[in-house]
Amino acid sequence: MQANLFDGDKPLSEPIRHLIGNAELTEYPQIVNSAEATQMFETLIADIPWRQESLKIAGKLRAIPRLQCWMGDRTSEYGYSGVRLTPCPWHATVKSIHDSVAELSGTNFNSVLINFYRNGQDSVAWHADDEAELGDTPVIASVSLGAERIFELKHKQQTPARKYKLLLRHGSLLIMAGTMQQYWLHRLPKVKGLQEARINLTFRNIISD
Ligand SMILES: O=C(O)CCC(=O)C(=O)O
Ligand SMILES: [Mn+2]
Repeated sequence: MQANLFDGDKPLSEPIRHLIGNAELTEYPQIVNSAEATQMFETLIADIPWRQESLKIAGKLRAIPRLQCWMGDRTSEYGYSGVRLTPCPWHATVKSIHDSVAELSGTNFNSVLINFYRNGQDSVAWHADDEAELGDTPVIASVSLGAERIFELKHKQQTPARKYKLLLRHGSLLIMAGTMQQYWLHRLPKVKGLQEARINLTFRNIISD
């Protein structure tokens, strides 16, 4: 079993609270140093059983623009947009990241959706993580490794829609909580010409009854 990343020490950066209204959004720009983050990134690229999922859009099956792995406790089966994901067992590096973010966020997560953006053409479209099995006010802890990418938020109700942007850095943690998923959409837009890859791990707690 790998030790907790901090072993009781503080993370490398203090939290930044983004005051955007109707949501709790806390960023730790660096929870591990760059060399450790690079080591994790390389381990995960090599070890994770990446899958290409497809979605039915307008009657046609289309490959989603990123690779994924759903990982977690055996009870944490998860579904979105008609896709059912059965978790693969915890990988030691992912478990150690889990233990650190659980400590920082004061939340235990039973699963994690891991996304692999191979380059700037991979992305995730506007959505909220508002599936019923996450509960009304889920805490979602999002760890970024690899290429820095812009994360965009758009308010669901205000017109003109309020927008907010954040840079998700190598080795950073973003905690989304409170009513964030009820009031805001988020996306990771494509970036022209970007060749570098990025991994994102969103730790979640699936409530099963
Ligand atoms: O890659 C990211 O930063 C966001 C991923 C995301 O929103 C998701 O998997 O639900
Ligand atoms: Mn999301």
